[in-house]
Amino acid sequence: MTHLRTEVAIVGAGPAGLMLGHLLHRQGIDSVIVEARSREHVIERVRAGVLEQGTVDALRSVGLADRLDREGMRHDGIYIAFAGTRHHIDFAGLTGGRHVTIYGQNELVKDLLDARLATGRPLFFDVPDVTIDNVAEAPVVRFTHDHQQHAVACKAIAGCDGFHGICRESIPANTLTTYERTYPFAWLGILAEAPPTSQELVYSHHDRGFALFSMRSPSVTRLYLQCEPDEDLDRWPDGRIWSELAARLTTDDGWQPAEGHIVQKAVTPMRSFVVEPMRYGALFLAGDAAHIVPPTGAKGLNLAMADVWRLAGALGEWLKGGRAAGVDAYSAHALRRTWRAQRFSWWMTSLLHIDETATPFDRRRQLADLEYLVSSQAAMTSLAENYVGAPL
Ligand code: FAS
Ligand code: PHB
Repeated sequence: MTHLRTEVAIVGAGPAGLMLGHLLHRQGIDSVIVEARSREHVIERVRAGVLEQGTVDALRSVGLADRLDREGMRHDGIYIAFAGTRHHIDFAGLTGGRHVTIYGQNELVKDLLDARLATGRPLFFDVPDVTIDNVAEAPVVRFTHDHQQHAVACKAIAGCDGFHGICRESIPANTLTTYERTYPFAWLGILAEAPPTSQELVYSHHDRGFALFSMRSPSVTRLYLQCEPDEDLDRWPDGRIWSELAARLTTDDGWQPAEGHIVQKAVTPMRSFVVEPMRYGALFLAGDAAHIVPPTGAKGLNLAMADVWRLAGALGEWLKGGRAAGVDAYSAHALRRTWRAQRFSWWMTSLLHIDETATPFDRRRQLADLEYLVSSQAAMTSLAENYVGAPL
């Protein structure tokens, strides 16, 4: 058993864990990152694609936006489509110029990984047996890497290990309150080698179910369609996926996505989840370890970035200046932003998906909600300001 000592032990090398490691490094604060999966798995995992302006501004301010600025796609709005028509929501016009950027989460993780490796600070992959102890007073993280057991003594642990991680589970359940909602549908998502036929994302409400047209580059599109929570991918050969996407996305002006070779497909469950508080002693939860939003509002990754931006500042004050006000306020502050994103993500999900259990009144009211949205400056401004997000 080797005994290591650091200031912050970070569990999970997803966007939250890697960004936190970088922000601490910039303050001269040491950290050790332990990740259950391999480097290849972490890099190849296809997830988010929309970055809020606040997230991009934060990345740029810490020197992590060079490739993002070159390869990211700036979007000044989205389309909401229903009843055969696409309606543009002009983010820039409605929010005084604010916008979002399309940049694959796996590309961001590559950039964060390169930055971590450039610091020379410890990062352990393929560590499936992480345990954490004594989070109340003298936290220790134990793990095995390359058949060697390690014990890392630290001042704080950052639980950035996602929804299925061990950090949240290690907190006594009677000290936590969890809020959860699961949805009676999921998303079948694909990545396709096809050029985007729309300059911006198209969110489509259709009797056959929701569909989303997104992209990753001038030659790669990302598309999603509403499916059953337990959908069997074997029942979705490529031809069926393209015909269903065409049925749900084609608008009366003849617009529809271009087909191409499908390189990845997966089903994503839809849930809303929050655990309170996001701190237990010297253990701080961030990102999906503390909260999950349905991807309809494109908020998950951006919330993770906002959490660690706040946490890094608070840990800096505490570990370097002995001031605990920031870490004491971390949970309440992060939860305020989380619930705002939860409300928006639930609203976008309810507005755009078909709920088989809905009554005819609910379905007709949903349509009225969409008609009001695209005919009201106030309603479009509300969507726009929530979608582009607030500064970190
Ligand atoms: P992550 O889950 O990304 O990372 C946690 C890390 O911890 C993983 O690498 C995991 O292997 C590791 N880990 C787990 N258990 C461990 C253990 N016991 N020991 C050590 N390591 C452990 N969000 C958006 O903002 N915009 C979008 O467009 C969007 N689209 C999405 C589409 C899909 C299909 C999905 C699934 C999610 C989407 N999201 C989106 C949300 C998504 O991006 C998450 O919010 C984001 O990955 C959260 O980052 P982390 O908190 O770092 O968690
Ligand atoms: C994506 O590009 O993967 C994406 C975009 C918008 C969403 C969810 C996912 O709301």
